[in-house]
Amino acid sequence: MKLHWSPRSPFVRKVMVCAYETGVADRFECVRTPVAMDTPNLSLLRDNPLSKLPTLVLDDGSALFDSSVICEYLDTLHGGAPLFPANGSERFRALQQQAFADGLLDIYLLWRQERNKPPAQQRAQWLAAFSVKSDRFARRI
Ligand SMILES: N[C@@H](CCC(=O)N[C@@H](CS)C(=O)NCC(=O)O)C(=O)O
Repeated sequence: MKLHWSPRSPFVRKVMVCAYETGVADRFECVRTPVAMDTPNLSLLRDNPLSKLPTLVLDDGSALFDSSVICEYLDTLHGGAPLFPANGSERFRALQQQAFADGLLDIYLLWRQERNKPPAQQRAQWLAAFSVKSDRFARRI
């Protein structure tokens, strides 16, 4: 299997944490794949029409995205305690935790995008809102 990968992507890092926690990191090759929102990556587009990382290409040539799907898939490849229990309240607790993490990563990506703009173009209200949400999140963990 092949993982479209970048060290800069927090969603890729989330997948790598799952891969190491479940002991399956050696089952796929990480392929450095640059992405940018304004420049779709043509080779990645063949596997993922959204041109997003992470994307996992399986041995049969089919591809899985996004990170939550990949994490659940990796969790099926080992015989240890599952990161995502099959059902019941434990499953929904795990999915909720993942949604929390994904939401925070979304906020941080948008936050970075906003802060990379020239100061005069940055939307102060957006930056303040990101800060409120991030603080609230930190108090929950
Ligand atoms: N919900 C997606 C988010 C993935 C995502 O936003 N990836 C970023 C890199 S961290 C990306 O590929 N951006 C390029 C683009 O949007 O064109 C997931 O969980 O995999």
